[in-house]
Amino acid sequence: MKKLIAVLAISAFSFTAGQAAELAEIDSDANGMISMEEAKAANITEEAFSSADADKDGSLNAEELASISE
Ligand SMILES: [Ca+2]
Ligand SMILES: [Ca+2]
Repeated sequence: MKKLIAVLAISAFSFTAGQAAELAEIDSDANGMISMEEAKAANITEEAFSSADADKDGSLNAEELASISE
């Protein structure tokens, strides 16, 4: 039941379903951000990660992740 609520909460975000699904897939600790380690596990290169990290906080949010996928 808790899981269902979480899924509904995620779908309420303004991201498209595709972006949300992709972030959730890569985000292994489910904190809503993609760390360098999580990115590497998803075959995102360090170079691609750095250039996508627009605010340079060392992690990718859904928006930054989407800029890689495009
Ligand atoms: Ca994460
Ligand atoms: Ca960032």
